[in-house]
Amino acid sequence: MRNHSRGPWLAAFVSATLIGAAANAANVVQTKTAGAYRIELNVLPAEPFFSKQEVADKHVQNGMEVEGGAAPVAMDAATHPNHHLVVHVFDKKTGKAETGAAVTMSFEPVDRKGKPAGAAQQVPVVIMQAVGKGPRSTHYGNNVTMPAGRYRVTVTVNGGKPGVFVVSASDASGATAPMKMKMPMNMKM
Ligand SMILES: [Cu+2]
Repeated sequence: MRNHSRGPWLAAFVSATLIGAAANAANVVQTKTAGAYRIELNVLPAEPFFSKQEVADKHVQNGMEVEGGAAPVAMDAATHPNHHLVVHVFDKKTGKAETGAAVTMSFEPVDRKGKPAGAAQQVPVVIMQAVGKGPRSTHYGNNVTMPAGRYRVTVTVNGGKPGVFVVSASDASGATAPMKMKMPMNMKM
């Protein structure tokens, strides 16, 4: 009776997925599907980075634990980073976090019509985890300097089809809003 195991497993998977989505909802700017992956883009306030050793030695509770990839941009870097621009990458079918993906990321300012309005900047992609949250919190990106404005963010995973996001970085605090807010048609502005 192999089929009997399928129902409960599926139900557990679905509820775990929903709980995960709810917990992260406040910080998720946009989600896109690209090839075999679901990519969640987050634009957060700049975050401190720590090595595994520092996390252990200094009993760090909050921040980013560096797992690999490019050099992290420190919060007090000369470039004055104001945002933590990162993506979580999940297997589209299983929902599992990708922990060893090759991710590229760039962002460029765009005007109101979505046309490029400045030079694209490549993000040196750090592979990191949230301190204490383990491999399933794996994400990719870095602290960046993103003055208030609209940006197109282009992400590739393992050389696949790019995921393209358009986001608004509202100010230095890191507060953001999705660009395509749905408003009722009859709303009075
Ligand atoms: Cu991070």
